[in-house]
Amino acid sequence: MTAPRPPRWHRLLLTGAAGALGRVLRPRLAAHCSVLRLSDIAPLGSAAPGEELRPAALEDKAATTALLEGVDAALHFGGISTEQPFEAVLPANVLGTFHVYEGARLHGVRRVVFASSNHVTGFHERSRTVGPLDPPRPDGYYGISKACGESLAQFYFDRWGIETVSLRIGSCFAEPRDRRMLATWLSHDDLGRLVLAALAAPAVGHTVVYGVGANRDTWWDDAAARRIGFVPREGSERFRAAVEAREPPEDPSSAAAQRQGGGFVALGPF
Ligand code: NAI
Ligand code: 15L
Repeated sequence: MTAPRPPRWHRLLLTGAAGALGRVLRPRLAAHCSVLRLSDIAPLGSAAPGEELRPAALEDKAATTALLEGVDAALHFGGISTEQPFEAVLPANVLGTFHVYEGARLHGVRRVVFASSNHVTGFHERSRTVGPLDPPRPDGYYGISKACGESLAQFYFDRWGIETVSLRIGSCFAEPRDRRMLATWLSHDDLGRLVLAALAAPAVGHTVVYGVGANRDTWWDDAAARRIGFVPREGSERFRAAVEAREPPEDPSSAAAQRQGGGFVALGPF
């Protein structure tokens, strides 16, 4: 019998741990660290062996910077995850991400994995393939906040040498929920693999990658994801027949159908 591999990290921090993706990552990270520190403003349940529960509001600077103490690397998944008025998005996503980086600087944390979003570039047309070097074209206040998060990541690398992989996640759900998601879907298991690759890849500086599965159609250049060692294993094709039977075709004249961000491009004003 082979002995189990020792965990690679001592303590990892996961913000947004009570959220949909936090709940996906929580069990998948357990084997890779001795201590998993979980934070959120929403209830976190009870601590399993090896878990530390640290409730905190991201806009609370003292509480959030303190989360980074004694941490090897941080997975920043907390914040507003949908399009909302800027006044709601700003404190959680922009101030909150600043507080995470300040905590990393103060406590000497060298690696952050930042849950960015495809909505940083959501106003690009679907007819073109977009990569990390293309200009951001956020499709709303949420996308703007994620672009700010990526700027913070770049700045904290250039100024302080804190490395980040910014994951422009597509649509990470158990299954694609609509026709657009046939192109943007990322499975939960692939997310787990992507996050582990982002934690372990050497010398990433600030690297931006799209987090998308092995889907038939894609709008995103995946070369950077391959460079950090991530190759998706699952694609959306097995869901296509059911999605197309259930969901009416998109109106091709609508902005939502023409732009990569889908419905986000037409939300508001709030
Ligand atoms: P979610 O909304 O289910 O989880 C976000 C968590 O952040 C929640 O548990 C919430 O309580 C917490 N949170 C919100 N405001 C907070 C605050 N002010 N202080 C502390 N915690 C706060 O979202 P989900 O789907 O789990 O997404 C996780 C991250 O990944 C988010 O940053 C989201 O923007 C990003 N993402 C998710 C995608 C997806 O397909 N699920 C796609 C692209 C990006
Ligand atoms: C996101 O950034 C959201 O957090 C998620 O809820 C989905 O809307 C996803 O993008 C998407 O583009 O499908």
